[in-house]
Amino acid sequence: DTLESASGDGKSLYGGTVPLETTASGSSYRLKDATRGGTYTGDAENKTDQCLLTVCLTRAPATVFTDADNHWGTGAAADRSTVAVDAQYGTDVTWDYYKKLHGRDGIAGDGKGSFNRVHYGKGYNNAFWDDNCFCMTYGDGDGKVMGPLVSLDVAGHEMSHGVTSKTAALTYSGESGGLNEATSDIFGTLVEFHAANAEDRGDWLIGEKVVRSGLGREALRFMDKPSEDGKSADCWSEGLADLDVHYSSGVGNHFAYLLAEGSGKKTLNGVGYDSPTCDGSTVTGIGRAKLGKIWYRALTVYMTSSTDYADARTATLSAAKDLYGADSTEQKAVGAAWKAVAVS
Ligand code: ASN
Ligand code: ZN
Ligand code: CA
Repeated sequence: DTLESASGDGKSLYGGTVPLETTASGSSYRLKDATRGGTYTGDAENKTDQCLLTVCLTRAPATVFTDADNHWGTGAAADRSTVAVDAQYGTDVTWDYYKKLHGRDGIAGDGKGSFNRVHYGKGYNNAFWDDNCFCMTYGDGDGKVMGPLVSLDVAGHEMSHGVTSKTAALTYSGESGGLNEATSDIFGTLVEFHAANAEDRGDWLIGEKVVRSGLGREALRFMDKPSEDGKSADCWSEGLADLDVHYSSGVGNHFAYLLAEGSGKKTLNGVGYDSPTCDGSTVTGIGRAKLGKIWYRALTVYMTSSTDYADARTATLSAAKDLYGADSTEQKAVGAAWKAVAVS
């Protein structure tokens, strides 16, 4: 077969009709993108990995999706290709975000693509990045608590775990674990905004497309006011390190929201926010682009595996100084936003 790149499109579950760069192979097409490091999406055929920690006896397959006319999916989950469209598109948008905004070539920064597996397990309410396979795995959800987990913010969140692991390698427990999770929520959100997709618009919620009525709330996490989920911390306090990393991330998520958007009330893309500060101060935001620059530089230059919240403050102040100068508006805003979440 001669393989060549071909431009197609797909009807996704959450993002409408999206462009897809695929591979022509004989008389059909494969869902594999040579323009983004060979990233592809395969069907896990509802199987699961059988692993003890990182040692896997068997792994679910990743049977590459194929299509006859390069118009993929139907927009309905009943077609197995539909969520594959979302997953591949999520990888594309994440790749493009890191490339265009941070000059990073792929998750590892080496130009190599990752791959996605969709339809993992049965009714599986999760998605995860795995450094060992350098791959993304998406469940279909049980339909009650969650639907398929293939939204842009979840894709950006999970793949950013790969970026963190190749850079600061923040240990996934205690405060460094909370910062690892916050990093994924921050970049997952910036990826979602970057996509500027009319159907899956940017917001400061995580998983708003994925949740179903059984969960009992509008999103998995709320970055403007993390405690909205009933578990996450808005403010740093002694003992934060004892929380699950998905809840101690609240302090970092709250910092990020405040730094970008500022405290108080705001409406963006039709979603209302009301972000309180922990000390009653007022924070003026410097925008999402500068948040992304500062956090990315802090993550890739200053943070290490043992960085805690106090260290993250120092790391982001150093990054802001490098990027915008000592005592710049931006560096002062970083200090004000950390103070507002009780990190000093
Ligand atoms: N979806 C989860 C996450 O990325 C998987 C996990 O618990 N690591 O945080
Ligand atoms: Zn995560
Ligand atoms: Ca979101």
